[in-house]
Amino acid sequence: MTKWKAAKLTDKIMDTQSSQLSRGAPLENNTYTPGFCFTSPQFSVTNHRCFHRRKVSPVAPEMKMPIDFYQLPGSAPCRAVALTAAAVGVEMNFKEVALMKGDHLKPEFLKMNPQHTIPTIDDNGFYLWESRAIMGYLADQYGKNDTLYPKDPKKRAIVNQKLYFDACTLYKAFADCYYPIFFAKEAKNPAKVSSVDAALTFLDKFLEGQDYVAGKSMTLADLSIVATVSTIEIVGHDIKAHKNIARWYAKIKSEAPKYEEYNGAGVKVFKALIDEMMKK
Ligand SMILES: N[C@@H](CCC(=O)N[C@@H](CS)C(=O)NCC(=O)O)C(=O)O
Repeated sequence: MTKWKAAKLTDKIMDTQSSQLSRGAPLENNTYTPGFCFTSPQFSVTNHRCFHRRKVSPVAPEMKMPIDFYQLPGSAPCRAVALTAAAVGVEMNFKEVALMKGDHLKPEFLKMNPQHTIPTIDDNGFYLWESRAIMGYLADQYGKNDTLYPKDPKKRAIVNQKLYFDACTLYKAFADCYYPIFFAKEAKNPAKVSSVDAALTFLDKFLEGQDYVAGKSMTLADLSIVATVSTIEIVGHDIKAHKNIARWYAKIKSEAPKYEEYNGAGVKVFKALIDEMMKK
């Protein structure tokens, strides 16, 4: 048995807090010490869940593990998924994937996600990537109600519209403009800066007289777009001219559960990473 499998097995043991391990390999093969962060030599992900355990009965009715969430705190799409998990109230087992070391290109990861992107989740063998698809899944599968992702087709269409706007216009404009600067040392391209401003101007218009980007309450669209807007802001792009965005941004910061923990802190990690890249 690989150490990787051993870690998954140990997760299962710790979840059920039961000695009823009727499936899997015997415990003595397990090389993972519960309570310590685990890094497999084959696949160096860090297991952070040791510190907060789900309360389960000693004899669990089903052997269901929490969702494994492959991510990095600095990544905007990963932050959007983390915010969604917090808003939905679903426990996630955060596992860091060291992109710089190529963890995402290792066979164990490619088996789950051949596109080798984070965020990726493993919900008891159901593998899913693409942040906005994951967000929709978490809300549909684990949401206590449908406010984050309405079931009504028209309301849902508006949420989807703004999620696609984020993926295809706002975040895309940001990535097209700034990634070549950070990761390929290219000069700032004024036309690409204008595209970011144009996308922000659209967003500002959508928010005219509105508290949220899609409907009358906070939805997945707000969580996705706040991860993007905070990323655009942290790289020094001026967003202050957009008054509606500024008002909405302050509101989402105060209303989104665990905002600081999952997005505020994460966006600073992103900034530190790009500062480091720019020094090289
Ligand atoms: N559209 C995807 C973008 C995911 C993405 O590009 N993630 C980056 C990190 S922020 C990544 O995994 N890069 C590694 C790679 O593509 O090989 C989403 O929203 O999930």
